[in-house]
Amino acid sequence: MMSMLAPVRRDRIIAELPQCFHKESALHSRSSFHPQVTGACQEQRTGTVGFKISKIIVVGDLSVGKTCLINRFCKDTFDKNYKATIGVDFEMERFEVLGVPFSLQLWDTAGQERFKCIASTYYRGAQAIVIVFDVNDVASLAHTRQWLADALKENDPSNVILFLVGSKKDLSPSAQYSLMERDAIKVAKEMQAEYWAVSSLTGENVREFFFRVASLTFESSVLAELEKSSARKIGDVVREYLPRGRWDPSQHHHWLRWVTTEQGRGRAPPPRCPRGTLRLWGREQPRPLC
Ligand SMILES: Nc1nc2c(ncn2[C@@H]2O[C@H](COP(=O)(O)OP(=O)(O)OP(=O)(O)O)[C@@H](O)[C@H]2O)c(=O)[nH]1
Ligand SMILES: [Mg+2]
Repeated sequence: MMSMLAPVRRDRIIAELPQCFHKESALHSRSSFHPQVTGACQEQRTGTVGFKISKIIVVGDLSVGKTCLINRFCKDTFDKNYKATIGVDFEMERFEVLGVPFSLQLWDTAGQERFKCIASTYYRGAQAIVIVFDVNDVASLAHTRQWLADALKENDPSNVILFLVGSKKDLSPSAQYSLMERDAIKVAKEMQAEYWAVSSLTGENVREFFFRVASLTFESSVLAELEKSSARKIGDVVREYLPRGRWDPSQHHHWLRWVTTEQGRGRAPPPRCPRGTLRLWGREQPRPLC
């Protein structure tokens, strides 16, 4: 499927971890990708690191600038006229992270109360939640907690990463912005979200923000997959007891040795091994139970 797609745009290639906006409320402040992620990508363990897509939902009060933020990044456009999103809109953005193709599905949801019901049906299965507020509107910051609570009803809180984004920074004089930032960082810390402030009008921090979203989402999804398969790393020899027929524990200790492969061809593995990842290696002589 990949070969039919055009190559990823040169300005969507991420080779290094982009830095956070504010160290005080960053998801993490490491200067580079997790070493296990870098290693997996370098070795091109395709069983683990294949073509990946992550779903990102963007929520927040009406007119805070969700659509403008996505349009600035995906289309490099800005519309000063407000057109309410009805239900949801969707954009797909392709990246290459550490040499691995990676896409973000960006779900732009409606902030208007009357469309909320439709929009919330699209919340499920998100890898990241982006909660947007307007840095010139204190109420929109206060409402972010409710937006988060609603989005988390449809998602597993331990499996999503969160971003709190202050929009329309261009409209905020710096003294006023500083006051707002203090409160926003407090909320972000409470939520365990990473804080950003952007302007879709000028483009300030928009690209940096989405690169950070892509990088951290990619990193966490690779880490999750590595963790899942850590017991069965490729090349690992796995020993399994396999009682056969009339099994007598004092005499017949049949062992099967399996080696994890990328292709996973061969006979069906024992039930507790993930299908398609193990290959029968051979049968050892019966040996005493130890
Ligand atoms: N000055 C300025 N105006 C902005 C910025 N972002 C958005 N706006 C304006 O704010 C208004 C609302 O923007 P939208 O992006 O449509 O808001 P939304 O959050 O998608 O609203 P809903 O779809 O109703 O939930 C529009 O008039 C935009 O032009 C910004 O960064 N700076
Ligand atoms: Mg919108």
